[in-house]
Amino acid sequence: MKSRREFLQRALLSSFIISPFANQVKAYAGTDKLNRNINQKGAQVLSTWNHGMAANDKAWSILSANGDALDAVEEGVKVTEIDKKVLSVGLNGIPDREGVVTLDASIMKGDGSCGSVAFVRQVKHPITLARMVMEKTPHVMLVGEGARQFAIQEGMSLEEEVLSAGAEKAYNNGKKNAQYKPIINVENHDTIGMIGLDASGKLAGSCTTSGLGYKMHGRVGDSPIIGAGLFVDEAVGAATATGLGEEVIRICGSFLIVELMRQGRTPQEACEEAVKRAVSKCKDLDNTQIGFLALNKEGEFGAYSIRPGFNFARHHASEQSLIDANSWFK
Ligand code: SD4
Repeated sequence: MKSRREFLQRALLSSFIISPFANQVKAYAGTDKLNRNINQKGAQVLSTWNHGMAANDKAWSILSANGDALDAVEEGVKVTEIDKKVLSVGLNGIPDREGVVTLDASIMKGDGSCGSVAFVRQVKHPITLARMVMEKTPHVMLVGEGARQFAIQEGMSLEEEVLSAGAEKAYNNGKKNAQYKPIINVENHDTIGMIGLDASGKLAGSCTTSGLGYKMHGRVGDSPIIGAGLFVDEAVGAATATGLGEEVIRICGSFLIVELMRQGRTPQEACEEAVKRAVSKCKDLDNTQIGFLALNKEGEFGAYSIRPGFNFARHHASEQSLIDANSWFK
C-alpha cells in the first residue's frame, strides 16, 4: 500500500515538474541504463545544451549507484571537457583573439564549499583543478599562471598548446571578421553548467568553458565566478548559467536565482525573473543570449533564456530528455 502511495505521489510530482516543458521534451535516442528500482528521492542531473546528454549519462552512472552529487557533477562535465566536437569547453575550444585557449571552471557543494580556476592554459580538466582548489587550498579561486603552477604541483600533466582542428578552422574564419562581437547560440553550443541532486538529497554544481571565442586575452567570464555562472545552497537549490558571461556577472545571475527560490519562487519563476533582470540591464540586447538552469532541493527544475535556442539535458529515474527552454523573446 505504502509503495503504491509513494509511486502515485512520485508520478504526480513528476507530471507537475515536467509540465512547463511538456511540449518541448524530445525523446533521447541513447541507451537507457537506468536501474529503475533504486530509491531516487528526486535524484537527477541537469546540464546545459545538447552536449549535456553525454555528460549527464556519466553523472547518472554515479548518481544511480547512490554516488555523491559532487563526484557526479565533476565526472559528468569531464566528458565534455575532452569531447573533440565541442568547441566551447575544454582545450578543444575556440581560442581567444591571440589564438590562445584559456579555460574557466567552477565547482560548488551545497554546504558552501567551492573552488574555481580562471584564465588557465594547458589543463585538460579544469573542473578537477577547481575541485582541488576547493579541497586542497584555503582559497576559492586561482587564475592564470598561478592556477597552472598549482596543477603542476598537484601532479597534473600539462597539454601541448595546439588548437584542435575544429578550433583552428573556426579561429581562421573568425579572424576575417576584425570586429569582436558576441555570438548568439554559437554552433556546437557553449558552456556546460551541470547541477545535480543525489539520492541522499545532497546538491552540487559544476560549470566549465573555454569562454567566448575570440575574447580579449585575459577575459574571464561568468563560469568561474561563484554566484554568477554557478551557485548552490543545500537549504534551497542550485543554479547555473550559459551565454554571454558579462551579462550574467552583472546581475549575479545564479546567486539571484537561488535567493529568489529561497523567497519561495519555483525554479522556473526564479529563472524567468533573473532573465527579466538581465534584460533590464543589458545595453545590447540584439546581440545577447543568456540561459539559466535551476533545480531546487525537492527536485523541481526550471530554465529560461533571453531568446529561443537554449536547451538543456535532464536525466532522472524514468527518463533522459533534451528540453527546449522557453525564452523572453518568442
Ligand atoms: C562565458 N558563459 O565565458 C561563458 C561561455 C560563453 O557563449 O560565453 N559562451 O561567458
